[in-house]
Amino acid sequence: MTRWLIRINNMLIKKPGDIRPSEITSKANYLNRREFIRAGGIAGGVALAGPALSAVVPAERRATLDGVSKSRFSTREKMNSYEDITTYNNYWEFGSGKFDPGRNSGDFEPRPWQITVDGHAEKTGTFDFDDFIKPYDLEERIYRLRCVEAWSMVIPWVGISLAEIIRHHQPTSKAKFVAFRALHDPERMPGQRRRQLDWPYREGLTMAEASNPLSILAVGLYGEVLPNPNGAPIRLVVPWKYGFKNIKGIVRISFVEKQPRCSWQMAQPNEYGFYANVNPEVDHPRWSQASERRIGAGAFAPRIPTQMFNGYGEHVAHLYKGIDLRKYY
Ligand SMILES: Nc1nc2c(c(=O)[nH]1)N[C@H]1C(S)=C(S)[C@@H](COP(=O)(O)O)O[C@H]1N2
Ligand SMILES: [Mo]
Repeated sequence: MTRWLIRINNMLIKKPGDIRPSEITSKANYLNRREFIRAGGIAGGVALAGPALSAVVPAERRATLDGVSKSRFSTREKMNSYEDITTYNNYWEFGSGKFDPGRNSGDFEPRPWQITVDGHAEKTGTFDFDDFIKPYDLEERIYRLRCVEAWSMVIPWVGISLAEIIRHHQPTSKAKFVAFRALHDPERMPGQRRRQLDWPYREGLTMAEASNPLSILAVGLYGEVLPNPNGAPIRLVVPWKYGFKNIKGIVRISFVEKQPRCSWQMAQPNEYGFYANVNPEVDHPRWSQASERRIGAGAFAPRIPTQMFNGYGEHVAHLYKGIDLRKYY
């Protein structure tokens, strides 16, 4: 039933052709309609429990996100604290130290924000963040994040299925990869005043990887708006790959034919590949990938054995059947 209502809702929002969604419905109308639908107006008096009909993410920091459903893909492991998750980060746009993003991103305003969708797809264009996310459901996905530097965390993301976003934009058969780019704005991102990476930060996935049910674009965590150090307002989360694939502050999504070049691969091609699947059997040239340190577990906590595909093999191993993961690292 929920699916069916989403369909209707999509139709209401996205009339075909010339009229922009923002012209059809003002924000206030839109919110009213959402409340109306939620209260069971369209469903003929049947109250709607569970998933929201559309994603709404306020600009205010730490604002609570409404209508977030739970995902069956969530791990039951102990979650890291909000403190750990927002103060120990990699986000080189705000500095290359682990505590830099938490310290240097406080003044960053992730609004106004626009996302450009281009390349081999039917529905391309530049969308305001609110319009971009509006057609989808918000889901909580508690995922392990395993960094290539051999630390890990368990994070309760709030996200949108990337497969649904892709379907919405109708890629053509020429689209073989999805390339992502982050914001390039040295005025607002102090780390970009140094040439440590070839800005903007960029990442990519194969179409099959991007369309896997585990892949999400996160817009929140701990039930709240995504904090700046974690990539506000929107970032990628692909839990079976090393942390660096999970690009933050996304402003461009491109459907491309050729494998895109990615930031870490460009910086150190012998250390970082395009695939970057978590793999305890293939070491990084400078350190072992066999185990990991769980952030927040304490200095004397035993290291955790790293799992193939970060423990998500049942959902993703089929994507790499017959592929030499030593070669395609
Ligand atoms: N734009 C951008 N995205 C980025 C990075 C970055 O430097 N810039 N660092 C990556 C790395 S190396 C990791 S481990 C994860 C960390 O995500 P978290 O801080 O939310 O745990 O973000 C990834 N996304
Ligand atoms: Mo990382």
